[in-house]
Amino acid sequence: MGRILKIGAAQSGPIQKDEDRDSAVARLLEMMKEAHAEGCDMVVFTELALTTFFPRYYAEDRADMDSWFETDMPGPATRPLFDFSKDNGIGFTLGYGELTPDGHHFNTQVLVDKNGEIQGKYRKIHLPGHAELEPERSFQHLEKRYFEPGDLGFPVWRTMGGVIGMCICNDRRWPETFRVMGLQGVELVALGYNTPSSNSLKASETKETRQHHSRLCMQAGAYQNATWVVGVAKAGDEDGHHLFGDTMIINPDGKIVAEAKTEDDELIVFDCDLDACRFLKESTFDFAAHRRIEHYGLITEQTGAIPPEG
Ligand code: ING
Repeated sequence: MGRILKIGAAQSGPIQKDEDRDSAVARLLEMMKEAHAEGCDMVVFTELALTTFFPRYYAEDRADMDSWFETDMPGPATRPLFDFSKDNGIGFTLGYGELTPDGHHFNTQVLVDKNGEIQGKYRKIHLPGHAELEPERSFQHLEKRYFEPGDLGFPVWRTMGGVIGMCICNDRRWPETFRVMGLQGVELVALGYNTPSSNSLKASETKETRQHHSRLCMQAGAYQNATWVVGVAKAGDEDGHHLFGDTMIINPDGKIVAEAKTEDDELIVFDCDLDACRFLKESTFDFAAHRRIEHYGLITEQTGAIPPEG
């Protein structure tokens, strides 16, 4: 028997604009209690798990959006999660908008251990969307307006008996995200996402295609870095804007071993054997044996694509 980490992936249903933090936290706490009752070691919550996906709204003055952010973690509203964690020996990850004391805004996720202590913090690096109002879009996606790119890199932490990493939503679409954690020996990546079911610029792109993209990215990230991936959605209709669900747990072979069935608050549970990462890390993806970094320079030297002349 390997190093089993019993994971609860706690999908959030929609959070409406007028739903307050206490209500949102009460829903999360319900799923944390359910996870504890099922013997989970850790619960993974979604991106921006305390509020509606507010980057869909335009504000001329960015300061008008500060009420969507947390200045303290834990704060009064989120303290019940940390208390339950400490009192019951269950860890968790939580996504939220972070407003720092010196006025910086990040899309953040924290890793909390079984003592209710914050072990790690990740700030979303790949911010999708745009910074200015774009009226031609069927809806806005203003993460570049309200958040700064993360400044903490892609760290991993030795905790819970393994090597745990985090990323957030759009990060999963960039292989660099998983590879940087893979190069640190990551065994489980916990990520939350809020992904619209439609494309604001391409009406013909179906929800099914977008669900395919999401699965593809997470399955590839898992297999190509021999790690577990836990992807947790906020799902359902928020103020007329639909987000897809598909919360899932993916094993190091890139296989989906557990998947949510609804677009509501839903907990899925799986015994993740962290030792299941070992075979691929010591064979197909033995990075030291197989990678040829002398040929990879463009990946960090060049940002955009430059096709050949002609
Ligand atoms: N949401 C979406 C995501 O990356 C998106 C935005 C969807 C970008 C589809 C590109 C294509 O899943 C967030 N919150 O990043």
